[in-house]
Amino acid sequence: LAQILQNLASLQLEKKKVKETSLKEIFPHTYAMPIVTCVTQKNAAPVQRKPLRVGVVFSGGQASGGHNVIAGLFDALTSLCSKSRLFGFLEGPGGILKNETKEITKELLTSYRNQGGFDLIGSGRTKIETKEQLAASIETMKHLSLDGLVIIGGDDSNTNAAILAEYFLAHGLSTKVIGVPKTIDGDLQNEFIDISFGFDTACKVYNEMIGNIAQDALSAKKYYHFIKLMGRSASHIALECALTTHPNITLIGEEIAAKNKTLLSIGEEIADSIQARTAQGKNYGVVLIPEGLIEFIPEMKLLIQELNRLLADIKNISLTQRSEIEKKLSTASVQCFRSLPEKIQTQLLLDRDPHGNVQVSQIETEKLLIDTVQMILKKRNFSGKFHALQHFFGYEGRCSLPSNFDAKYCYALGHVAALLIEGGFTGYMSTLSPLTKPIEEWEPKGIPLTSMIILEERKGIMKPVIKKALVDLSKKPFVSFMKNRKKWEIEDCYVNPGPIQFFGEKEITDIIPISLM
Ligand code: FBP
Repeated sequence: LAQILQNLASLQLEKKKVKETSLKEIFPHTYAMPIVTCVTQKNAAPVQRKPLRVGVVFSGGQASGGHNVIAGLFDALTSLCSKSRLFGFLEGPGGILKNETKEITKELLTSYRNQGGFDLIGSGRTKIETKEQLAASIETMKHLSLDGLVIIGGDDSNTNAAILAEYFLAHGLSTKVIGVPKTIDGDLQNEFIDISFGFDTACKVYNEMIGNIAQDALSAKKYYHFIKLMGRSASHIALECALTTHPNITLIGEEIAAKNKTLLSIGEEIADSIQARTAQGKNYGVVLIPEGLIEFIPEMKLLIQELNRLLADIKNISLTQRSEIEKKLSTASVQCFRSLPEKIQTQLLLDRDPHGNVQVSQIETEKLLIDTVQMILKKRNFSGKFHALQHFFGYEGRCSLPSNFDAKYCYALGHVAALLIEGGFTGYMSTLSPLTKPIEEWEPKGIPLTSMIILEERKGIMKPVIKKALVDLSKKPFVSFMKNRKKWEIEDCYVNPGPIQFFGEKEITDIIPISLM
């Protein structure tokens, strides 16, 4: 036994070494850089600063506060040197490849400050990865003589930022690349990033809508509302909304994966709750479903993994290709695929995004669950009432006016990005923490992007990616949810927090996400 353990230990060491070596090989110029902190120099002599030329790009899904990042970046750059200029790349990273920009001016920014959306310059999901794309990026940087490039994005986009920083250095380009943590999903968080921007606002918008629905359910007493909430992979949004609004049931994808629950067993549990509520004379309820749930159900996860590999290079799948793909699936996956309603099958076969992700927002998991529960209740000869309605709260949470928290956080993130470029740093993420403290106590830092990167399988190949933060089942937010959920399941403890407040008492206007608290 000792020998086996020793072998295992050395094997693990070996594995770690291989991983580290290969990351070091991928990022020879930007691997193992130190964390950068900012210090205030009291009584420092005024410095003559040279004007900077900086480009900024939105990458991926919208998240409230994006315009404030640009405002903070612009204000910091022009206060460091009034002659500095900022250029926004149009429609996401694709704008870098095509060299399509819009100059951001004070006048232009006026009507975008504290506003939602990414419409100032648009966004896109193009991934810059081929040799040609990397070369085109260099051409654009040279053409615009950029000192810096700020990439506002999620885990995939910031991985792209790390790759660009490395590539620019390797090719002797002086353009500095800085990432800014954005995504409503909240899965770009780690020991350095408390939370990505946009999460707070999105959850507050969903909380208002869930609260309204719960109150409607309680008033009408006739419907079960199955609400799917955005969050492509992790269930942070569903958990945060549950902690705020106390629905009867909330599924947490990470728990379902940990307990190896099948679609059928999830359906059985929901059916048990419905029967328990019926026994109390309650024919209504609210169920929250994270968008990414489908990828956590073991049999679906396997099926999606196999499909991702098979679909990696196919666009707009044809009928013949569809049956060819079915033939190549493993027995377990083909069984799972065939057991699904046709609509869900088709949704699972939709084109992947440029980062190889399945488009979970297009899959009607809420309908799949309703059908499963209905089938189970029928089998159980359930004689009570079960009228279910399906909802999807997603896009409506991404472009709301940013909450006060997101508005301030984003403006400050833009400032830090400008300071990092001015300081000559590249391959860094702009961060502020601890966000639970008052803004005066937030510490601005530059975190090396490579310190967050691991190797993961994408489109069937091992690729460097920033680790997605999933819900940690041992941490307080989930533990607190677990303690309360039985009570919420049967009793009606709904909370309706109402809309986001911008003016008034700080305890209300500046409230931060419960899971962050
Ligand atoms: P990002 O990770 O790019 O911020 O986007 C998150 C998200 O809003 C997910 O919650 C959702 O699944 C996805 O974008 C939807 O993508 P699209 O806007 O391409 O439909």
